[in-house]
Amino acid sequence: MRPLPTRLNIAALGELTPDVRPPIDPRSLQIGIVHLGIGAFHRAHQAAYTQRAMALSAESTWAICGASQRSRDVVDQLRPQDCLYTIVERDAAQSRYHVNAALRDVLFAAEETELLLRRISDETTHVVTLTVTEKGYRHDPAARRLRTADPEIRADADGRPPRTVVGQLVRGLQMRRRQGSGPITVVCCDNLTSNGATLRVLVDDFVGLLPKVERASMNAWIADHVAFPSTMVDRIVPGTTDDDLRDVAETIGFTDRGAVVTEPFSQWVVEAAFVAPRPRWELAGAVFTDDVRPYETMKLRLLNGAHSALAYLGLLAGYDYVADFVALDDVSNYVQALMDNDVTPTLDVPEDFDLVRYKHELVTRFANRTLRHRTTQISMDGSQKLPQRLLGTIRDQRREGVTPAFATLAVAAWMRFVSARADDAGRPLHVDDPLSARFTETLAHAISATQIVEAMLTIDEIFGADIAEDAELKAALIDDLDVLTRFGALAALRRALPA
Ligand code: CS2
Repeated sequence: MRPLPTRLNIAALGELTPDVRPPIDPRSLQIGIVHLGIGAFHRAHQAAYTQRAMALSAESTWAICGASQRSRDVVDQLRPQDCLYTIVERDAAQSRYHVNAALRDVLFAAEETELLLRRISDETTHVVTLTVTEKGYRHDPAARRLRTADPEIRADADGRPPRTVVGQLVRGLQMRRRQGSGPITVVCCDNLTSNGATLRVLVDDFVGLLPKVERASMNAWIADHVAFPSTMVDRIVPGTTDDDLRDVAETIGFTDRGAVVTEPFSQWVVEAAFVAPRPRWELAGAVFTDDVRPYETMKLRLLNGAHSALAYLGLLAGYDYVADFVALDDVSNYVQALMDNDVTPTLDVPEDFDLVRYKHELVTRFANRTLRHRTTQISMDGSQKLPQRLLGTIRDQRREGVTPAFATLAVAAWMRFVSARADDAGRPLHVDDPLSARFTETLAHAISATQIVEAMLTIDEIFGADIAEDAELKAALIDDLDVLTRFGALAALRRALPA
């Protein structure tokens, strides 16, 4: 039997082939960024830009300290390997392997809270980045305000070591203020509408819960010392599988439990509104602009909107992977129609932006069969995703008197997913959503398509009153849900397509 390869770590770097080896020396780096939510996406996206930026600018002060929010697993994966991990970029043409060294420390926020706050308040930290998923913000997705009645938020505001993301951020900023560590930029990298501005409101909402003395001083300090630029982040990063880990070990010659697999494509558009030093991410391809909104709306509605549509329709049709589902002609036609007919008329496209090419690229990216991107992964937390991905499109179209057939079908598919909790062949589907219990309660007596749609539309924090009161839209949702229920997802999708 072949001996198991040893674990990737700093001592192993010299044995990596030059194309795999990081272009920076991890021993010479200093932490300048604290990242909240150290999942696969951050490792494949912002950490990759940061490594390149450090290599190309010859600055060594932008290493990252990542905090895991939900479990110790990432810490256990990364600490024993000195926080080094491989990024695999894969499509039909190639697989490329690079070890990333930008991450220099990881901690488990729930157990090492004091350490996390100290990191945020350190004089040498100038940037906090976040990828904590939509639900991590504990906000009401339709109104984009903090759920100030949430018991965890309350407990954090009452002064325990903070466990919520917004609580940790505010407590870290308070410590920073007390220590006089200077200004800092907080960069939200989650798929939320105007993510920076939204996070700023959530921070203000949290500060509003603090005792009066703390509140007044923090409001003023934040206004003068903290910036919340908005960003558009894009890279498809499926969950890493055991096969991926085996493949990485075979290729690089070391065991790597923190490897991430992604596509070659990657994009980052950042609002140029920093109040403190930052890495030169533009050297690594990030685009700085005064107004991120047009890019963000395009990405959320085209990519993420199509993703959610593919996830719910695909799950109902019995498909586990995006690429397999989108390989069906009807499905790729549906995605194209969703983008062209429903979303495109709602977009405000920057002058020099090639939208046709962007949409074409998206379909190719979805079809990347070397990425095993699960429909279940995307289906998670629909309640937090629908507003910015599909309901914005529907709202804008309804304002013009149009009922966007493809986006409406996607919402109906989500309603079928959360109400039937089974696919078209009767196989059970798991609904993973912070509002899951609420769905069960709301749907307790709903049987017919009309009853289900009416019940779901009462969930105000998703739909808001305007959508709930729109009779024409409601009728379209009922009709779609009825067809989905009686004939299945593929038939419903075919029906929506022009003959
Ligand atoms: C996906 C996103 O899981 C999901 O909901 O739609 O994670 C998507 O892959 C990224 O936003 C791509 O940039």
